[in-house]
Amino acid sequence: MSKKKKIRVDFIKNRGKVPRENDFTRDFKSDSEKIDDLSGTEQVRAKGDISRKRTIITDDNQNISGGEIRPAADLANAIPGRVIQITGLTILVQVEFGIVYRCTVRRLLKTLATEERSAVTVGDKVWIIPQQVQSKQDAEKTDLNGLSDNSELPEGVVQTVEPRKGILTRKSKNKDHVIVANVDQVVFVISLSQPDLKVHLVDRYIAGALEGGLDPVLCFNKVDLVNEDQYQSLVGLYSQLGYKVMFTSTKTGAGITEVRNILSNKQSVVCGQSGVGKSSLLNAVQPNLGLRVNDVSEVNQKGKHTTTSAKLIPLDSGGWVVDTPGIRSFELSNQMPSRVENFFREFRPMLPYCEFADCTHTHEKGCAIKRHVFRRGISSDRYLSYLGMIKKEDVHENRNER
Ligand SMILES: Nc1nc2c(ncn2[C@@H]2O[C@H](COP(=O)(O)OP(=O)(O)OP(=O)(O)O)[C@@H](O)[C@H]2O)c(=O)[nH]1
Ligand SMILES: [Mg+2]
Ligand SMILES: [Zn+2]
Repeated sequence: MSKKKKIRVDFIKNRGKVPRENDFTRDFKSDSEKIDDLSGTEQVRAKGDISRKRTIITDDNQNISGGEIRPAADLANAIPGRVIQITGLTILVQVEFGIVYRCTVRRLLKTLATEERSAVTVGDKVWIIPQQVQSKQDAEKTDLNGLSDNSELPEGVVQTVEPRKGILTRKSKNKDHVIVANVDQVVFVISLSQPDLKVHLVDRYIAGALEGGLDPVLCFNKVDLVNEDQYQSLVGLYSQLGYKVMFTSTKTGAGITEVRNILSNKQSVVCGQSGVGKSSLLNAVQPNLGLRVNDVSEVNQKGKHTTTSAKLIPLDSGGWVVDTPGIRSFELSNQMPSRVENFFREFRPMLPYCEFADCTHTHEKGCAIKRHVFRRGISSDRYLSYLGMIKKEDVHENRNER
């Protein structure tokens, strides 16, 4: 039997406050984030911050993992499944035999304050209690594409969420928002044109993946629109650093087999700005998926946020992949120089040679990193990315005289 333990936990801070109306109209906000915001609409008799704690009983061995606190749940009648999509307040969970339930979240799960912003996210392994007994006849693989709306699906309640392994997070309102959980690798789609390539974003992507414990894969798409030769040195830089890099085109079919191979038997997420071709790429990898794609705006060369919620897609070749809505920016959750430097693999061998152990590689004398940038041993673009990613407040002014 697992050991039970009493702990005191905070309510989510915004609980009890009236949510701002425009929170729901922002053009980019994932649905799982909206769920958290909605907890603020529940009526709560708040007596100031001090009273906003409640005691819950947790399973010692299950609920505290990586800072996450999960309430104990009655799992006797629960069945395991995986969250494949979140639309509005509905969480779609696929269980055995491919049956999909539309679920809500157990109230206590929703009100607990966790380090992360999302109580439940796509890719989560969950235990649900079905609210309706499935007749044998209905118990067949759900074809979501064949449904006009989710109301036809059987209902369930998410009881508990298993500890997450590989996660991809995005910072929003100073809280980490988990875009997807339990993935092995993240395929970043970067377009070489329409929208134009932004090299510093690539370095942010790599760091974000490493921070979440994921392998980054770089997919430079729309190679049909440019002269590939001009990008060889860039691609060379990243492959020398040991990252998987590929050129692709959904128009000519270039690199599609490579993408298919890299996704096969893995749990992946595809990520990148709107309009770079994430959904087009998945449609090319697995024809008949029918993911919606849309033109890039001629006015500002930006995508139109065609994909609106993260969606988990089982692959014919084994494994699954999550298509995500376009992201605008990508910030690390911890921007301390001593942390960010670890995401620049080529810095590592030089770090012991900086004169100061706590060197931020900005203004200090005797900085080995700056020396190598000057000697072109480290790419100046990569160094500029590092500078752009560290939090300026953490670079102490009082070290100026060094
Ligand atoms: N020329 C060219 N166009 C492409 C390629 N891949 C995608 N596109 C076009 O780029 C546009 C955007 O493609 P989507 O697949 O919708 O992009 P997305 O990354 O899924 O965008 P969001 O869902 O908004 O995040 C569409 O008009 C595609 O036809 C490519 O390899 N070459
Ligand atoms: Mg899309
Ligand atoms: Zn240094």
